[in-house]
Amino acid sequence: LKILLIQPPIEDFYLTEVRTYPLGILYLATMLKNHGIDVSVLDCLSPYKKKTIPLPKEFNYIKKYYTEKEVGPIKLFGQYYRFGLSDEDILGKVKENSPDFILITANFTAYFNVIANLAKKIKNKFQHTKIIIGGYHATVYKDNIEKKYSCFDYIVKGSNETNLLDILGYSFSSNFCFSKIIPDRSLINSQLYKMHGQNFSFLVATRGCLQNCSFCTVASMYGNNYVVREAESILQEMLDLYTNHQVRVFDFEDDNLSFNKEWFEKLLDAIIKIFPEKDIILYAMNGISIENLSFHLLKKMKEAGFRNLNISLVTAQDSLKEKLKRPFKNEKFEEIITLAKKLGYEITVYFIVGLPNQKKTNLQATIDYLSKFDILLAPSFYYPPPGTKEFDTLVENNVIDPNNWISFRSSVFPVETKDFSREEQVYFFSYIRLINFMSSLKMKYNLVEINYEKLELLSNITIDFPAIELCKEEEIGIAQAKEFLKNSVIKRIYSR
Ligand code: B12
Ligand code: SF4
Repeated sequence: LKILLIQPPIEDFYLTEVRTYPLGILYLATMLKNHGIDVSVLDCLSPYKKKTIPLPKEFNYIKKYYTEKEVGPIKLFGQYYRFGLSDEDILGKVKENSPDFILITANFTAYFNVIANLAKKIKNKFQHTKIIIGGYHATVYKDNIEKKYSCFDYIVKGSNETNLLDILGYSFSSNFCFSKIIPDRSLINSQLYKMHGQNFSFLVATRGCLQNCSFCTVASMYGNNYVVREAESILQEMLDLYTNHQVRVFDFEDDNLSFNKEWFEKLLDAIIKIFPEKDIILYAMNGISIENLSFHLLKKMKEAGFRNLNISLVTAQDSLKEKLKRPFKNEKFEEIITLAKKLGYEITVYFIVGLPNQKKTNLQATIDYLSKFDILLAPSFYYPPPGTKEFDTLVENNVIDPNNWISFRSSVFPVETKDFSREEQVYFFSYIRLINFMSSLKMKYNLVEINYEKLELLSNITIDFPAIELCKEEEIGIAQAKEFLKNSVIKRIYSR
């Protein structure tokens, strides 16, 4: 049996390129390989490649906010891209490989159209090849996809690998369950995945989360479960990556890595012991939930190789946090920020803009609150993820159309409410970029605070300077910051 596993291309205004390591299909490929199946992996997103493509008609409304003519450090998005291989390239690879089955990851609802178009073309050309999809989108919309599309032969729900093996005619052995598998990196070219110029890899050490935050999709995929891997198995994987693939940067993509603090501490101790050279860098880019962190754990994390702390705050409004079932309050957040700063961490805080029930004033309060701490603000513009309580409520209240799949992404501000218009969300997008730009100046020039006079010393160019669009990026930003501090207005700059 021959199987080709595909991480598909993505179409959007942007792509967080560093985080597209194809770990999900590596897990599946390894399990299949261990059953004696001939497997190949096609990661359509590596090496990185992008091509401008026409904007889908569904997004015509966004043209008034995004233009490729915008310049300066706070510019929003411009062109719409296809990231990764073209369908023709992929068809060529399928022809070369001539597999019996093709497995495609269908995690993203917003990008499902890309997969459906590709699958139709594959089916047209290679009638005998069977196509199987799985992942978050496939899980939530299995019945719907079955009704609408004939190009998929099987749709596998959830994280249950036994279903896949059943389809292929193999029986499942517990040796192949998530906690025991170490993904086989020889199936991809490890040299293609880099960060800070060094080889990089995703890892997952846990699966699921028991917290049940109302905006989160984890339970729709993994149920009410939290599974941790043995520290020994994680270390074996890290050592293989370190020794055989020269990986020095590891990113734990877990949903809630520190949920079980005793286990987490054991893992950190083991990493510290196995990598005494201190030449590895650890990340948890998917965000860390801080309820279980302490000075003691932060210290161990630092010793193990974490330098950045990516905290998922969601909102600084405690009452909203409670409604959403976030497990900690601002008091805890402040404690962790203070301790982390003492330890020299760089801190990024993720928060959501435009959550259902969030008023502009509450968001403004969150931003004002976070601006006090000299941290990087990472807004995530609310998109409704299918399989969550918030999504169902928005559908019930006729705020969103559940079939408008292509729109469930941040970049198009898909949810407008009477409390929070799209126009206002776009304003906040520029505003947060401006705040981050000012923080970056503060760090770069070692300033205690940012005010008009300090900015004037850095550059005397003002917003009405003729041909400002031709100035250096930083000069444009400083002019915008001065204008904001003086008149509370954000002026976006465009090239002619
Ligand atoms: C890493 C990640 C990304 C990466 C890209 C990942 C990639 N490889 O393409 C980045 C950071 C770019 C990204 C971006 C976005 N993401 Co994201 N991302 C994730 C994250 C955190 C981890 C994915 C991962 O690697 N998991 C670990 C591996 C081991 O698991 P896996 O890939 O899911 O694979 C397993 C299963 O899915 C299944 N499986 C996978 N493929 C197949 C195929 C078959 C045939 C079968 C049977 C099974 C199967 O088995 C695998 C092994 O167990 C998930 C959340 C999560 N915890 O999964 C969200 C998630 C996938 N992202 C999501 C979304 C929506 C987005 C955005 C579109 C949101 C936005 N801001 O608009 C953005 C796009 C931004 C952009 N244009 O860059 C949603 C998808 C929900 C949905 N229904 O759409 C998720 C689930 C998070 C969430 N909010 O709920 N993301
Ligand atoms: S703590 Fe994080 S992973 Fe767990 S339910 Fe809440 S948002 Fe999801």
